[in-house]
Amino acid sequence: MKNIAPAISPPAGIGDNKPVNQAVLDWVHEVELLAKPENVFWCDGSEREHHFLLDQAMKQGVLIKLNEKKVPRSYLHRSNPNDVARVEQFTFICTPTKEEAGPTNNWSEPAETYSKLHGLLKAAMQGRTMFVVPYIMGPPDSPLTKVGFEITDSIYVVLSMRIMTRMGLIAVKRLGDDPAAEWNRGVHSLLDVDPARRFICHFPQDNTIISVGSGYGGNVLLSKKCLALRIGSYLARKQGWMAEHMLILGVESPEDKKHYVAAAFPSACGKTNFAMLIPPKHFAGWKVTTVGDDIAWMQICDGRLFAVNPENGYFGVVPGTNYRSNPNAMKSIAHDSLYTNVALTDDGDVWWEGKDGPSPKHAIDWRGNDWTPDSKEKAAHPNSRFTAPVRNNPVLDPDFKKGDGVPISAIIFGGRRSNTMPLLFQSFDWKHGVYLGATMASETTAAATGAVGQVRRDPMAMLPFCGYNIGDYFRHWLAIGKRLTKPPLIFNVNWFRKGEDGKFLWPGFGDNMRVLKWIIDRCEGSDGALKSPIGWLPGLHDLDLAELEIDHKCVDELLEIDHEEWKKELAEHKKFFDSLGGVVPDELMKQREKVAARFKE
Ligand code: OXD
Ligand code: MN
Repeated sequence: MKNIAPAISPPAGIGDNKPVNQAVLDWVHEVELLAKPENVFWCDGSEREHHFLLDQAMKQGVLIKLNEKKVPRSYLHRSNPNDVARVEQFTFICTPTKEEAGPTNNWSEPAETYSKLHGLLKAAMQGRTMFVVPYIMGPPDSPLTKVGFEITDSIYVVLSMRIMTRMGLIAVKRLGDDPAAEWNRGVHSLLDVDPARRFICHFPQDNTIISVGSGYGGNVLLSKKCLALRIGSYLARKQGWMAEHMLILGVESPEDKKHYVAAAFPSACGKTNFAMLIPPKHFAGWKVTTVGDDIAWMQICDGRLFAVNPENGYFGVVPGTNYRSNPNAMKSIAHDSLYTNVALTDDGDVWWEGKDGPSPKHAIDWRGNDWTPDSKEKAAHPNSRFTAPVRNNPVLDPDFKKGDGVPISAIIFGGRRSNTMPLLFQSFDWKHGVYLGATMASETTAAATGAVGQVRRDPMAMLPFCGYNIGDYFRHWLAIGKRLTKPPLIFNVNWFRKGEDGKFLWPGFGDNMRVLKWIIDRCEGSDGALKSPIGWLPGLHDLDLAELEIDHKCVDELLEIDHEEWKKELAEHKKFFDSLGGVVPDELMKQREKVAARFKE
């Protein structure tokens, strides 16, 4: 399938919604002069525009309409096989000095980078339509909300931004006519989708993003990783708030007591599943609701942290999603969704490895080739994705749109670790919690190109997303803690610990409610915990394991702290901090020494 499509000519009344802000008009004009598109299409987010664009995308072979009965109003897109994940090696933070980008980012000098990118963008949109997509990130009445404009030559990007953000007139209105107002400039061009000409560049000081050569969501839906996290984290530090790679969920007890929890797990580690969790039967009366599944913007009010989800849709990993792992996600993607790089069945339905039911006898795989269960290739790409509106989620939290955000009682860090890390534990205080986040690690997944399954340190799950020096980011976390009079409690979880037989010890999915329950109990002041060198652990009787078929030996293993493994782990923490070249705050160095000392007590 193609993703580079020729220009489209809209009928009168579509594609001509110019904003009044002169700064936006001037910028669009500049990009137009450079990229020389056939025409400029100003999006307004209307239903009429939506239908026109869908129709064009199908005519141009960018989208395939799925079986209307099986997946109503939904479409399949196939990206270029060389373009299926985020490209961290071609992602740059372009600050005036290398120190500002810090040791964990690729840095590139702004003037040189602009010049290189402008060279690549020269006449790049010839014969194509240049779309201008106005959008807001955040609830319409939130003080945290930001305005962005994304220029793109991809109709797939426009249709995806329509799901992922609040797109159209709402942003034009919010920005108004003040030429000095804050807004993000985003330029995206597919160019010729050549990995050799693929760059995702951020200019935090200019609130600008330029992304070329890719059509993959994480690289080109500039609202998401680029604005909400990389530029967002830079603005957050400057303006005194937090932009984090975190899901946000609500937990309500049968007594109607409600807590909100934010959790940072690296990409493809089950944030969407956790955010949509259905408690097991034993927890009758408990309810989990979703505020967000990927990004949290948090501000301080009355000494507490309050979070909003800046997004309006879910861009999740498809393989492995099924009615056992995540029934609410299955319902969320059952209609009005875009699928990217999954298989197409002969009756126009979508299929992927791990979907419920038997595999089809024949399908067209994500590359567009014939596929049967005997094929050596996977039918769906391991990083195939769904794009679905939040309104589809049956457990969307009623306060999803609340401008001030929801109060956060607990923050959870977690990664994919086969060993060492127990199922869960709690930090002693905020500073110790920051240390847990800063030393987080996970086995890599298919969400980014590169080897899968290697342990890498991923502080606060922000390694690929922090838009400035990671040492300053740690300082920002410590500084926020000083301003909080009622800080959230901080926890660490690991659903992925394996036994000697190589099998997962914990069942995961809905049973993660048992872990959440202990966290909520702790937020409610329960003293059911045992002190250990790494933090507070639940005692065997503090975890509610009723009606769970699990061996007590497995539970012991899940909660075990192996001193030899931890010796190695602490050495790895030191190695990681040292590798950052002196930017780590002393406070975190001290925290490491404190953990090491507690092992000797
Ligand atoms: C994502 C990611 O797509 O983290 O959310 O890669
Ligand atoms: Mn993510």
